[in-house]
Amino acid sequence: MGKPLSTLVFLLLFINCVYSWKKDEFRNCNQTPFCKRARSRKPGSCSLIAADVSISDGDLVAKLIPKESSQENPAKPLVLTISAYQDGVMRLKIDEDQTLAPPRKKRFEVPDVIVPEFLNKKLWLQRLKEERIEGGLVISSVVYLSEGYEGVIRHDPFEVFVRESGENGKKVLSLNSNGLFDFEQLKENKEDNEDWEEKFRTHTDKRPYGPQSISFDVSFYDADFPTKGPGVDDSEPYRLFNLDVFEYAHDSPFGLYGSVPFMTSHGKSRGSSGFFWLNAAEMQIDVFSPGWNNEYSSVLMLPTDQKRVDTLWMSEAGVVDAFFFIGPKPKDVVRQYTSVTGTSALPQSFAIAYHQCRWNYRDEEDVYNVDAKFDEHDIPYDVLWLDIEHTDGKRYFTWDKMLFPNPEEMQNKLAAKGRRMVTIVDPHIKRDESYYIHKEASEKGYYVKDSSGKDFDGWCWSGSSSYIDMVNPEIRSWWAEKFSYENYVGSTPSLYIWNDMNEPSVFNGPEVSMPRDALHHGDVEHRELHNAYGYYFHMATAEGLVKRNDGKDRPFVLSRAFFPGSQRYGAVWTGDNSADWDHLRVSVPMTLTLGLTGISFSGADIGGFFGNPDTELLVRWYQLGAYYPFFRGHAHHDTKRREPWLFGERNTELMREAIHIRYMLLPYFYTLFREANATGIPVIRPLWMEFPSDEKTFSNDEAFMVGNGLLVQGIYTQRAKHVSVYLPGDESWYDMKSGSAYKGRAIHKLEALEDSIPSFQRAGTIIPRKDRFRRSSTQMEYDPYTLVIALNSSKSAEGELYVDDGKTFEFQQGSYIHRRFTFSNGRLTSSNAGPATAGDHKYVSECTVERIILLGLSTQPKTALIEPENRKVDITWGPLLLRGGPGPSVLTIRKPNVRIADDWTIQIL
Ligand code: NBV
Repeated sequence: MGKPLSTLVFLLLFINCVYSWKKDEFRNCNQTPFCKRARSRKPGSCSLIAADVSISDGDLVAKLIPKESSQENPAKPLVLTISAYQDGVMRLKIDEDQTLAPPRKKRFEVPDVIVPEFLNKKLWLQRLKEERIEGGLVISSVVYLSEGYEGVIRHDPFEVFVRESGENGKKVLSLNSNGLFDFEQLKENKEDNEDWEEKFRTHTDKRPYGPQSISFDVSFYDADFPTKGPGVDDSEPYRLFNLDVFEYAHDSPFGLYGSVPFMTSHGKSRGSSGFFWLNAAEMQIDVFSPGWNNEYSSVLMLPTDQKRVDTLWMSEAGVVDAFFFIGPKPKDVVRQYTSVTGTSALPQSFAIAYHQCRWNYRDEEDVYNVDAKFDEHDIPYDVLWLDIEHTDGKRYFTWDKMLFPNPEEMQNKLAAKGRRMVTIVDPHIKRDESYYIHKEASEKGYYVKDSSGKDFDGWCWSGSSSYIDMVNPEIRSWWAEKFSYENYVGSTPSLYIWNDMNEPSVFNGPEVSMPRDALHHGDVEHRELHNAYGYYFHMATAEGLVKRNDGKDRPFVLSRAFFPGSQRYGAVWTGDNSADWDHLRVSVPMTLTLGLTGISFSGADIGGFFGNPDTELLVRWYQLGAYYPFFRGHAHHDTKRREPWLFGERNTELMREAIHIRYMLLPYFYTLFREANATGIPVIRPLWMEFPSDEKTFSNDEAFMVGNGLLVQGIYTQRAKHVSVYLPGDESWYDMKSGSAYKGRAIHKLEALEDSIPSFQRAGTIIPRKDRFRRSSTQMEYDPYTLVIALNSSKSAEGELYVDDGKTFEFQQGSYIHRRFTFSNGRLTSSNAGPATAGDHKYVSECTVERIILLGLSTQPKTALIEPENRKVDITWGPLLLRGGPGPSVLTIRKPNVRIADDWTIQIL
């Protein structure tokens, strides 16, 4: 464990090179002209100053003009707007001045990401205070932002920052402190000798509007240095460009399937802050090492009394639409970010159970066999997936009639056991006149166009293909209709959807994607919205699933590509990983990072997509994956079959046990998914989110928290004999299987057990479980609960349970049960944590608590008294019921049989 004082967390995926990745197919920064230009600029080279600073319509507005503009070379000002929003969010917009001679084109601003509720939180700025610093040389205009914080614009040179209130208030975040801001305005015509075309390998990008990139520096204060993920090389910037990278490696800053241009910093002294740039064009981000700008310190006015991490943000197009989040706690930053882009949708309860996938389950017989084997081997699972081969020639929404002659019957048979199916629907549409989707899309003009205005034609699984232009709401609505039971022949209510290849992946396109000069609805160039393409596809598909049941049921759609806001439409996964230990290891920072960007519902392919995991790796992967928010086994078609019963009885037992742990914890996971839905706080969390002042947690991304109550440590090496676990905080931790107590704020070297990875319950928490063994989550609906109470040093604990119908949107009308459990002075109390009256929509449940386990009790009570019934129940002492070896005796209250919907107390006597 290192000793960083703070951590920057990068909200993109760690990826890149090694063996099979074909690096040459992709551009590096030097081969990307806007990136190269931005990187070659010198600190202090921005000559813009802020002029005409005033308040207008509740915003601070200003013009940015070059300090030296002459009559021959008149200034073409930029317009800057600063707005403040409730709960600590400042927004900064910078664009070309639309009131001047209308530019040839309006630069693209990404619609449909900011949630409408956010806009209602706008604070009406009224007063602007001017302030002179640096001996009166420098003027700043200051606005109130929120309790204790101000937004400031320094005029000359221009700089925007958030600081703690007061002239000498410490800075939190700033933009252009290093003077690297640059905004390439659209020009009417090419200048002499200017060549706007760009070539990469065999592709030419026409660039009819010329260079239009934007770059600027952002500084995070009281943050020391960033974590870069295992072995990440820093010669390249972090690249945010949605790409289908074949056999990606685990340790590089290169772009992958999804992009979220959001960065958060954390330091011990102040806490966390965040910065988000809403922009869907290619982006590259540099994180500078300390001292990178030393030689320019005389031209820059940087505070010397504060630690700082400087970063450089570069985008190919768009506008500046940036959000500053003041924190100061890590959870505040996520809350602030998700107040802008929305919180995670609440999944149906089946979707958070185990999914079994493979490219491909060949035919109906294969499906029935796999399904039956799960039962034969007593392994619970909820969803069986069908990959591209189930279709008729990769025409999505169709079935291969030979292999799947009776799809409805197949789905219904699985549904009778409480199981669902998922089919894949990709965005490339086969250009085949006899295919109804293609026929309609081409007739209606619904495809993305190439630069000459014809339907873009690219190569993908279905051969020559075109791509639906999902940016247009009318087209999304048309697409959504395709999921009606009538239109999607062979689909039933138990069928859900998987969107793959939506970066979009185009086999013969530049960097395996769509040319940047392709055209979308409203003449938007693909370069301007590339990173949002998959987001719109995901959105339209999710809308389709909502529509097919008249808005009643929650959708389930898994998407490979993502963008800010994807959390509102479903789950994502980390794509085509490989069956090796490094990929197992990196799956944790990848899913944690996604959670920090509000995308809570994510996971990695269990076992690794490419290659054959050896048995030990597969078992360890199940043991870890059981705690991913999205839990799915998946494999490439060239790999050997790897269903959990194929590796001998002992290994079947180990995988069964891992999956069973997840099923036991489903009530806890569901409660956490609801928390993510209500607040944005992710289901799994880096340790520093729960322990923000414990420095030892800052660089630890091998362990993670599930909610605030469980700490999980993966085992990432073969034949590990021991595993070291750092348990943070001052309280104790209880081994989830044995109940043994471990001290907090200490590293424990534990024996690496074959049958589980280390997991600990934090003292002071109560975790709800359902311990009965069933075949699917559906069959657990009416099962009774177990409550596990882990006492802290003051012999108290608290926890929550959230339950609803697990299926519909009724919970949005208050139809749910939300309980708070508190234990203190030997008494467990269950009280309502939901709305006082739920009215007509009240969700009813007869479920009871069948067992209460108390960890950390030093006395030996004899009985328990339930109030208000005034009923006594038995208590017993003995080892924990979970298989897994000896442990201390713990107290179990047997069969209290209190209803979870009721208020009650249980006093131990
Ligand atoms: O549809 C086939 C696969 C799929 O199984 C995988 O999960 C996706 O990430 N798909 C990619 C296309 C082929 C990858 C080699």
